[in-house]
Amino acid sequence: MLYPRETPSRERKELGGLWSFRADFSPGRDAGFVQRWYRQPLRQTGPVIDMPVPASFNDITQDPSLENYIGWVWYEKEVLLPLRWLQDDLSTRVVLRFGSAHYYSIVWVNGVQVVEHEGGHLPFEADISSIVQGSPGIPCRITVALNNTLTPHTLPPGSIQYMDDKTRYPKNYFVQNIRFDFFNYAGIHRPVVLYTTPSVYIDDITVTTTSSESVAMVQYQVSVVGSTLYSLSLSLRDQEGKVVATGDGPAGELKVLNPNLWWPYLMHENPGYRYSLEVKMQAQANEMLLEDVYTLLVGIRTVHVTSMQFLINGRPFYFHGVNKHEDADIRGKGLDWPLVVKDFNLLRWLGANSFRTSHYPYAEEIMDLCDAYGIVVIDECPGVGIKMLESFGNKSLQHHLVVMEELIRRDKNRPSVVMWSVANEPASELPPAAYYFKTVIAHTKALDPSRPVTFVTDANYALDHGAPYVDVICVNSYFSWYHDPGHLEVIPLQLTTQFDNWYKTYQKPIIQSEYGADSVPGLHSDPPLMFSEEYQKAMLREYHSVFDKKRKEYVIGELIWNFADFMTNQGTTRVLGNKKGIFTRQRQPKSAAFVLRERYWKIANESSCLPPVIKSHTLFLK
Ligand code: BDP
Repeated sequence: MLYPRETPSRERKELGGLWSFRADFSPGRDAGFVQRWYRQPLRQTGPVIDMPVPASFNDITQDPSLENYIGWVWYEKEVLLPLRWLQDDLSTRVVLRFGSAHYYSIVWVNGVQVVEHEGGHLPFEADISSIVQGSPGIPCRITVALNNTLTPHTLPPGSIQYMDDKTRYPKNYFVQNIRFDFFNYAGIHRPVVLYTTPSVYIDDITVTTTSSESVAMVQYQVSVVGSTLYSLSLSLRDQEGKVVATGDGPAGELKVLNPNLWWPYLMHENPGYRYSLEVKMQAQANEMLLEDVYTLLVGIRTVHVTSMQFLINGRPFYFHGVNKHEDADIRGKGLDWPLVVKDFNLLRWLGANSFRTSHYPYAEEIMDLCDAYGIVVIDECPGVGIKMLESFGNKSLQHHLVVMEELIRRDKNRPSVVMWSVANEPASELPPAAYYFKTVIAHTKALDPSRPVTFVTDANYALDHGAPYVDVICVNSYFSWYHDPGHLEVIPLQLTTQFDNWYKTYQKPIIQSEYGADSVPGLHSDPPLMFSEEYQKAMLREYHSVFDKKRKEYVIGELIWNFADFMTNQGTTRVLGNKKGIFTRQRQPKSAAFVLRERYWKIANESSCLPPVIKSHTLFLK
């Protein structure tokens, strides 16, 4: 699915800002459907409030029942479209697109249902031309019904529990149970846009790249919708605007001599290099010549996995990075530019070269910056908290396959994405996990043979039924925290044993995909006690000494849990959320951030992965 960019043939209108909002508090949460709220302006159905888009709705008001609301909420926006979009000559297509809305969405335009979508982290869109083009000058009313209920078959899964004991709970009382550790924020989380294309248009572009030192090949495939009679021409430009290769037709190969490769941050003085691929389509339709133009940024790089290494452009790559969340005060999981840019500045300050999109796909705007800055990404789908036996059945499996299709369709052309992660900490010791992960991973590889696939495990190496199918072992462990709490001295032995066991069993490279300890900022204790800043630092140091031994062998990465503190459900082990961040939720460093910073810059400066010419470059001076 192409990101909606402005081009000479495409316009774009942002629909961010204030929308009307109403939560359906009726006992069955179904009044909106019974009374058909989409048929009229929402304000005429009952009281509405202003709701910012993009944002989660949970933390915006002072109403605790909205914070923990489960069920259908309704959003509405009225918008006037430019007259030129509405000419009735069938030459323009108007598309309504949501970057994401959590979790289940139904969308109407002027009372007509245009799209329905399951899943809270991936884009969806609808061609609304036929609805809006009949009535120029009339506002276009967009109504969205959104449901955040999770079931054993959603991704992530959850379940609703009704509390029937009338002596303990009010009538109709229910709670949502989840098996993952972040707040189930809901709302329209990413940009909503209207955009146009000609009625014959470039629907999709797929690019893969191969390269040697002196020549690279860019393989492309373009699909056009709306006509079979069209011509395509392509030109690839470097960053100076010079055309370096041209092509035509719906599939082919472009040859680039002396290519500028896409390199990760800290691996090259000019990381994140991208060419621009301009695709031009011309078609004859309705006695008109239609032209569509789309420009895709293309990074040329290769990825390979051996039994001990992860190679980017043929050179060993060591992941020294973080796990993140889309999470902030007030906004919840809503895309927020100041936060996004601050986070990238912090990542680069830290010397981090990578992150995992724990535990769901992040906004396209964030992924764009990873491509641009050379931040390497393990792109994870929302397969988190798959613990119930029924979540391994066919219904869940089929949905998981669809989610992987949507994710790959969205992110397949991104050079920053070097590996897909199909799940986090599923109950992979359950027997049905074998068929489940075999199928999901095979499907992912069939959709994208160019990238390795993994899932992140915390299961015992001898019992994990999914591990045989991954390319890289990603393992989470919390020695001295959830196990042997307070006993930092057990880390060296337990971590060494963990690595040895996994490697002996599979001979595949290993990433420590999570490790961490909570710390309450400002809480100090020496000797280090749990929850103090000193304990978090001491835990890091114990882990690091083992990483340093094992990275000479088959350990290919370390990703701290977590980049920043984040909100979770309330519980006796959470103090206003998870405090394993090395930054606070407001993005101020805790002491551990400085330990990690020193380490990451040291690793980056160190050599093994850096070409000699880069080592001395001033870029690496802090
Ligand atoms: C891991 C999970 C992560 C949690 C973390 C923790 O993958 O989502 O937030 O533990 O408990 O098991 O802090």
